[in-house]
Amino acid sequence: MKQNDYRSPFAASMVTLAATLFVLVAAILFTLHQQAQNARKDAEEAQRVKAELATLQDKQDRALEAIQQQLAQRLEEESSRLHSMLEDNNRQLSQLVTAVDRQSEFPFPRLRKDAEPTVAQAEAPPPVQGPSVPSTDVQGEDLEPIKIELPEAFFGGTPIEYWDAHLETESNKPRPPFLAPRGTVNVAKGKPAASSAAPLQGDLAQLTDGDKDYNKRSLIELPAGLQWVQIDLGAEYKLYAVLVWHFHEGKRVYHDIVVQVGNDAEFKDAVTTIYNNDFDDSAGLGVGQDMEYVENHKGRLMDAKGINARYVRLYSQGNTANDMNNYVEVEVFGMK
Ligand SMILES: [Ca+2]
Ligand SMILES: [Ca+2]
Repeated sequence: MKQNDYRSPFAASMVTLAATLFVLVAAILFTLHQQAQNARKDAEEAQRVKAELATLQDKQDRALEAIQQQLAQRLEEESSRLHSMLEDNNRQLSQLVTAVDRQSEFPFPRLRKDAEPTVAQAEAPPPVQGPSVPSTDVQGEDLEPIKIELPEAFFGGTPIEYWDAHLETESNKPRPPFLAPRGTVNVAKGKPAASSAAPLQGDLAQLTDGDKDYNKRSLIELPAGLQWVQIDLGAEYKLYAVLVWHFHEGKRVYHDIVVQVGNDAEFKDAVTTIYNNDFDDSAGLGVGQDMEYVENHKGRLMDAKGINARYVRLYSQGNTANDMNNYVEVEVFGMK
């Protein structure tokens, strides 16, 4: 031990300094190591929190999506329920009005006084009495009302935004019976039809197939512009009335309705015009004196006045809803 005493004070202080430095460096290293560990832990924690947040976000997204899906489904169910309710109501209303129409066409239906009028009774063929409109020029013959079967009326749709001095006021009154010589029937049923352009929808056989429904499936659509459809009755008939249904789902007015009859399939020779509401001659077939009208389930009856003809041609040029030309059915009342 004594040996130490011989060491110089310088050496002793150097040892102390070295020891102090060592301790300092060790402390710094330890601190750095601690800090690095803490930083790693913080990073790990941050990573964990981030992952947790992502999971939560994912859960929230899925929950929202599920709620949206449920809402959409419920909306769809509710809307389709309302839609079918509306359709049912419209159908019932249509049936009622059709029944009333049919009953009113025959002023004195044979009902027992104590009986409640029903649809079935109203639809039964009643006796023919009361005021009626005879086909012009056939008075004095043995006349009877032509038999017209009306399709169901359509209710709903948007009101028409069209007015013109040549537009007839809408009437919900039934059409008075139309008188023609006994034995006059629809001679157009099932007869072949032609047109100025190929139909965009439906086919020409539907013009005379007896289906007069307002459903779009019952519709023939011809392109825009002046177009015509034409029926070949197959032989010459004495014609008393032409009855035409354009598209009658909702309110529409078809423009430039011109109806001609004749024996020339090309409609060049001896053409007779029985209806023309083209008041400004925009179709180029002459100025018409007849009125424009709003389509409905009753169709439009045109007096053919007993003209002999084999072909019937019907023109139109667009309507108040679009530029297309639509037909549902044409009936031609005549006899050989
Ligand atoms: Ca039809
Ligand atoms: Ca016109």
